[in-house]
Amino acid sequence: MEFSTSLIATFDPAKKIVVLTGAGISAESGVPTFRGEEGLWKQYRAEELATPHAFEANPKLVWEWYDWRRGIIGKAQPNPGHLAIAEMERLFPDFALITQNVDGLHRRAGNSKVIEIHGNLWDLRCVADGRVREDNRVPLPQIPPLCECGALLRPHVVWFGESLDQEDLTQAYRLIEECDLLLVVGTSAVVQPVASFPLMAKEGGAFVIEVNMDPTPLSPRVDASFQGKAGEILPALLEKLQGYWGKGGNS
Ligand code: BV8
Repeated sequence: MEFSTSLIATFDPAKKIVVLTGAGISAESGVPTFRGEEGLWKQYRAEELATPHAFEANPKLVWEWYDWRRGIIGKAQPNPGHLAIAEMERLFPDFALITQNVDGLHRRAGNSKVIEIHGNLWDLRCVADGRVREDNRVPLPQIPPLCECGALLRPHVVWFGESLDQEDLTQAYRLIEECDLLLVVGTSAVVQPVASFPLMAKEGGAFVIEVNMDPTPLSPRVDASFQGKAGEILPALLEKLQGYWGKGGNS
């Protein structure tokens, strides 16, 4: 994979750099993506289960799906793509990561400046009083899990038809509007409002780079698009960035 010097030079450590990821960054860790063929669970699609309506109708079924995902993710390791993004946070002073993923793998890879804009499936929220607690047990001892108050616990994630956390969204919009460079990795760019972030960044004057296995609706609209596995492309990109910027950007 070749990266032009001019592209490497756009990653100027004096600039505001934002990375936006979707399910594709975790695919090489063995975590099913949402829309790939492996995204199916029993005969259900994610969009049918990740909704308040599905949870209200059948909390046990929705929790069986999440317990299954927690089982896979609990055994998964951050892959070289996650690790490269964690290294970028160390390389660039003004760096931020926004992820749509709820698997927690970016934090396990070492990123600390992460907005988990769709939540995190290791956190459980009481449907009665809204209290959130982390519970990493796999499998959960009881499905559906109950709060001490007796009410149902739900995954502390944003379902389809639910609004995103206002604070997260405000922070994300500010980062997207102000960034000089946006690196978009492993998202099919169909789920709103996050799908609009790359074009908002572009309108704000940012240089937008996409890394994805396949072409997406974004591909024709970004400044540079690299087709392939994030776990291969990002480490190769990082190596070039370290070589160029590690020696003060004039090598
Ligand atoms: C909202 C958390 C305001 C749960 C997720 C009708 C009623 C209500 C709302 C709507 C409606 N119609 C439309 C909407 C808006 C809706 C929406 O966008 N729907 C889509 C389907 C059209 N959005 C919402 O509802 C959002 N809320 O709008 O609030 C509102 C409120 C009320 C009423 C109206 C509006 C909330 C959306 C959040 C949903 N929650 N996740 C959970 O995970 O359990 S979204 C889910 O999709 C995941 O977070 C996932 O990350 C995200 C996006 O998918 P991707 O990450 O892109 O994953 P995908 O599988 O699609 O693609 C993977 C990509 O990786 C592919 O491109 C593939 O090529 C690539 N890839 C694969 N392997 C690799 C790779 N790339 C590189 N390397 C590899 N190895």
